[in-house]
Amino acid sequence: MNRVIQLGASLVMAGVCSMVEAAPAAAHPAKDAFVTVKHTHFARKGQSYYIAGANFWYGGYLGAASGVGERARLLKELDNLKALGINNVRVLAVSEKTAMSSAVRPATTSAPGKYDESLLEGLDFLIAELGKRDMTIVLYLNNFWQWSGGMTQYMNWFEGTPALDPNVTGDYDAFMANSARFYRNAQAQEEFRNVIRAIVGRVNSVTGLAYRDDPTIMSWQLANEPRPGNQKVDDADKAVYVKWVGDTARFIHELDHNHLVSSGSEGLAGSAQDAKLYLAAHATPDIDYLTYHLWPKNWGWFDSKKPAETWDGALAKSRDYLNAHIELAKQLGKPIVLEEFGLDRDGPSFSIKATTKLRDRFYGEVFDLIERHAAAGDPVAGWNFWAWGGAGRAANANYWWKEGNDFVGDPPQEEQGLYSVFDSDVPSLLLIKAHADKLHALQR
Ligand code: IFL
Repeated sequence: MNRVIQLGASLVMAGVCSMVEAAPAAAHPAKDAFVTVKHTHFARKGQSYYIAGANFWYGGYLGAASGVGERARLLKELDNLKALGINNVRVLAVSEKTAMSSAVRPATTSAPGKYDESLLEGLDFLIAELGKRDMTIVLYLNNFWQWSGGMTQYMNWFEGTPALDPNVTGDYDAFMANSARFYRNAQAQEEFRNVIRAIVGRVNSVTGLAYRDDPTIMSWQLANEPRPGNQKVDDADKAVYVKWVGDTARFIHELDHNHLVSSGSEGLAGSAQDAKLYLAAHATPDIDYLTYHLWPKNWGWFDSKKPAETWDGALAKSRDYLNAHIELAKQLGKPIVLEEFGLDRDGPSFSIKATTKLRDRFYGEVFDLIERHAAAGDPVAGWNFWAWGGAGRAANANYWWKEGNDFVGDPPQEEQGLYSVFDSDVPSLLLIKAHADKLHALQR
């Protein structure tokens, strides 16, 4: 990686990626090529398997042959991620067309049962290219939040409730309550299962392999950050949510005997701060491992306008949050993946020119803590930072995405540059590479 220091900005990564050799995807995958759970750890190809991962929600979009697709960029992003030691990406599988203004366009599903084949072929292409690089993917099949349509859009289809964008109304509580009605709506559930059937059973147009038989896929994930509702949920709402997690996970396992299934939960922050609820939702044998997310700024622990005053408290709370979840994983005897964490750029600023000193410090603390637990044999299985912005760049002075602009790690519900790691963020790249290597070194 010394070459990374010598060279500048994006060229850096181009220099590194020339070292990456792509291998052809296996025609008949061996059984041990699938990621499995052995006691409280992942295993793959006869070894333990740690996730040094990135969130890359738009990977399938870049893979499309036309329209929003940018295959040359996608190949470069994957080469760069591979060169950083990233072995796993967490990606949006499907999106629902919606009137909500802060959602991505186009959507893979324009109406119930109507799929955009060219976008799904983009996902095929992404999976084929990941396979060549021996990387794995976690695919989420729905979204609690508005930026891909998600559960709120299902409610619009089947209950006719207006799809109100909380970025416009400012009412996130009402939005969450409406999103969570999805779990109770029989037609929405039927349609969601149709989507799951279509994706899990899909035959990849590039490799010819059915998704259910493809070891590049590590896990099916029920949704991005599913919650039982807002903070005011009652016991009945919680019970509905727990049942939905269990029933949906079982449904996927019945369709697919090869892959892991996970919830996509943030952990306690997405479980009304109720550890019993989180444990109940993840105790089912159909959920193979636990997930948790860490968002110190979003949760009001860190004020990036007052970093000196709020850093210590935010760090203490972050450590407590991580440790508490590792204890919960021990209780359930399952691996746990920190599949989202992030902090904004110094300033705070969305500009790619702003430094990322605080973010890097935060990432470093998170990586260190996970490595310590991993080295001690605790059930931690790794991390996915949020999120890879790569070569994407914000086009607009206010940093909001508009149709036709580059995709970056920040989805359209947030300013582009908020949490993205760009290919010019050299200190962040070096840090990620160093810690990915440390995690891989634990593989036995
Ligand atoms: O963009 C957000 C995304 O919806 C998510 N978690 C937090 C991210 C940053 O706010 O899943």
